[in-house]
Parts: sequence; structure tokens; C-alpha cells
Amino acid sequence: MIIYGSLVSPFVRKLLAYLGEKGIDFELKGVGIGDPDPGFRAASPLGKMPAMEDDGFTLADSSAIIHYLEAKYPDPPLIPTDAQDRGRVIWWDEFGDTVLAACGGKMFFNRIVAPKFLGREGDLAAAALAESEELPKLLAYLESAVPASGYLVGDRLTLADLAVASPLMNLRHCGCGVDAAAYPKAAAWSEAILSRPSIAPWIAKEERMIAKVMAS
Ligand SMILES: N[C@@H](CCC(=O)N[C@@H](CS)C(=O)NCC(=O)O)C(=O)O
Repeated sequence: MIIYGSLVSPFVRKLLAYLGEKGIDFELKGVGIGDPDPGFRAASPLGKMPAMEDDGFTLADSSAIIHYLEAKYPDPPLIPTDAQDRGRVIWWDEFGDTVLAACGGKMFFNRIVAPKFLGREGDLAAAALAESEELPKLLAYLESAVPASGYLVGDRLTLADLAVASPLMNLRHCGCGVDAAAYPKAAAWSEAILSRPSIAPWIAKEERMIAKVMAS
């Protein structure tokens, strides 16, 4: 199986963590925004990452790929079969992929990707507005919702944890990780998820990559 994407994308990071938790073998083919790689273009109709090619079958979108893989490799389950738990996992996947990734994206794209990867100025006013107006509400909601079990749904790891923790890593790249003084439960939960062996080595690699571009 080939996965196309960049390590710093929250959607790619979520998928890599999922693959690690499942123990599924894959090859990561690095692609950037607007990449002309023909395999990537064939797998991703809109040119967005991640995309996948599995024995000739192509699919784009982190959630679509994960649902495909969950059906193909049901164990260990990361999307519960219980109706309520499944609904809540999809809720958190949406929360991570939409509002949280969009907020983190405004900060990460405008402060790091635009100037350091694309060689153009970012919209720093949009980044500042996202940090001051959007982020506190999202983190306050997360803080109110992290259960004592240490997992967002039920008492074991699910896609929900990976989907919400992943965009928080982009905030950390901007120096805006979850503040443990303001959001102690969310900070402890996200630290535990981002330290898992399925994701920590990828994070170490992307941190080296970011440090290098920030120094350039
Ligand atoms: N809903 C999609 C979002 C994918 C997405 O927007 N990826 C971004 C990178 S973080 C991308 O490829 N952007 C390039 C573009 O929009 O042209 C998913 O979950 O995979």
C-alpha cells in the first residue's frame, strides 16, 4: 500500500497514526501541496493529501481511507460497532477534521507553510484572529469533554483520539500547544496520545523538518 502525503499535514498524521495502531504495512511517498506526482494525482482527484493506492485501488481523504481500512482490517477496532460510541467517534473525527484543523491551519499555514515552504507572505492577521477568537472556544470545549478514562470515547483508544490530537500538533509547531495551566485535562490527554509509539516517531521526524526550515 502506498500513502501519499506530507508529515506536517494533520490529515496525513492522523492516517499514519491509525496505520501504526493497526499494524498495517505501507510505504509513505512524500508529496507537497500542488504536487504533480502522477500516482498522487491519480489517487487524489482534488490534489489533496492524504491519498492511497492499495493493489490498484485508489482513494483520497483521511476519513474515507480509514473507513476503507477499518472494513478491510477490523482488528483491533478503532471505530466501535456500538451505535452510540460509533456516532461519537464520527463526531470527534469531524471536529478534528473541520473546525480544529481549520483553526490550526490558519495559524500553521500563515506562520510556517506560506513563508517557509511556499516562499510567500502568510496572512498573519488571520492567524492571530484564529488564535485569539477561535482556538480558546475549541480548547475549552475539549477540556470539558475529556473523560476520566483518558480516551475521548469509551475506555480505549479510538479514531476519535487520533483525529483530535493530530491537529493539535500543528498548533504545537506554532508554539501554541495546549496550555496545561488553562486546559489541564486536554493537555494531559493530548500529550498521552501524541506520545504513543504509533505517532511519536513521525512527530520526531516532522519536528526535525520544521526546525530545519525555521532555521533557514
Ligand atoms: N478532508 C480531507 C482534507 C485534506 C486536505 O485538505 N489536505 C490539505 C493538506 S493539510 C491539502 O492537501 N491541501 C492542498 C490543497 O487544498 O490544494 C482529508 O481528511 O483528507
